[in-house]
Amino acid sequence: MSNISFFFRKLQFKLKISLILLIMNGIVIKSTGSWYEVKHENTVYTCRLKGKFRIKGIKNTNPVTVGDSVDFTLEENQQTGVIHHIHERKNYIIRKSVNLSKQTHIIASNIDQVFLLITIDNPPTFPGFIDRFLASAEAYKIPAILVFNKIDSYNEKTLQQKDKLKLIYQKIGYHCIEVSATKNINIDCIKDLMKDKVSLFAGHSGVGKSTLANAIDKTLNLKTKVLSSQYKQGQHTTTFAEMFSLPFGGYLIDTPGIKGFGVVDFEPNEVTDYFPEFFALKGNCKFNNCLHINEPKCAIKKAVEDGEIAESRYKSYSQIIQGEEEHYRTDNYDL
Ligand SMILES: Nc1nc2c(ncn2[C@@H]2O[C@H](COP(=O)(O)OP(=O)(O)OP(=O)(O)O)[C@@H](O)[C@H]2O)c(=O)[nH]1
Ligand SMILES: [Mg+2]
Ligand SMILES: [Zn+2]
Repeated sequence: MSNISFFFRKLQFKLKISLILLIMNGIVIKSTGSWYEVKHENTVYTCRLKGKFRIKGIKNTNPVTVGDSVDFTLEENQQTGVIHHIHERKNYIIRKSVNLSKQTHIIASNIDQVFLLITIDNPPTFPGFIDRFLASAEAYKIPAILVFNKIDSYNEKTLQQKDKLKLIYQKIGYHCIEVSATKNINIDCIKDLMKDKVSLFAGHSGVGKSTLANAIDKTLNLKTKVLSSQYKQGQHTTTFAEMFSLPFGGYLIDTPGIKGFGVVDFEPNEVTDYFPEFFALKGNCKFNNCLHINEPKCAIKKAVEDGEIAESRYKSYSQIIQGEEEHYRTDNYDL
């Protein structure tokens, strides 16, 4: 072999190696648990995890989640990749899995805001669920917006229930919006809020997350399904969280419906900070380490008695404090 051709073959080999090992950075836009779709510039690569991530003994059902910024290298075929590193998460929404209470599930990470979709009876959304979700968002200071969907379908009774619920959260300072995803009511208002931000849609199965996503971007064409007529429950139509880029700027993460929301890793003395209206009053309690359960001269209990703090909020708070292993599965108490 001449020196020149030897040189070129060597160069070719080196180039191939460096191409294979080129480390790229991308955002996880979909995760099925066994493979991940990672977007780098405008291309989406299907990636798997490098072996050691799996055996770290992490309690999470998903070590990598939608929204994660990851480093990956392409495999020889240049189509698929291997994830080597997850960059530190700015924030995330985590919950206890209902069926595997020792395991936790990260719904998504690195988000700018969450839209919690609520319906009154089709399916019902109960205060205990809303409060646990909001507290988990507060723990990372992720702004939460309450979206009361299906307002086209309410009767006199459900309208009243909706108003009562909405008033509780409006009073605390949460932004509440009434929409109809099917009748196109207030969709522009949601769009304005979503512009240039990463937004998560969450809520029970059947509340209309995917329908609302389709109303926001007509090209999405996400699968939606009617509620089961027998149980008035959603049918778990969306099975994996997925992030979509929006034509007007920003990203939307559609998620599968959640049954129960168990909070993860809250220290009892922190929980007050995750209930904004409690936090505002805690300085008035006699004891500065007051947990607002049995302590005398407690400003929070007084505010509940006076009707300043909603009883349903206090009930959710005390269940969290008292280590409510079971409560979040049956959090269907009335207002
Ligand atoms: N009347 C009415 N029905 C709606 C509205 N939004 C959604 N629906 C209906 O509610 C049903 C469930 O909607 P989906 O979008 O599949 O609900 P989802 O929250 O994505 O459910 P999962 O994917 O299972 O978590 C569908 O039959 C929708 O047509 C609304 O604003 N008004
Ligand atoms: Mg859906
Ligand atoms: Zn107190």
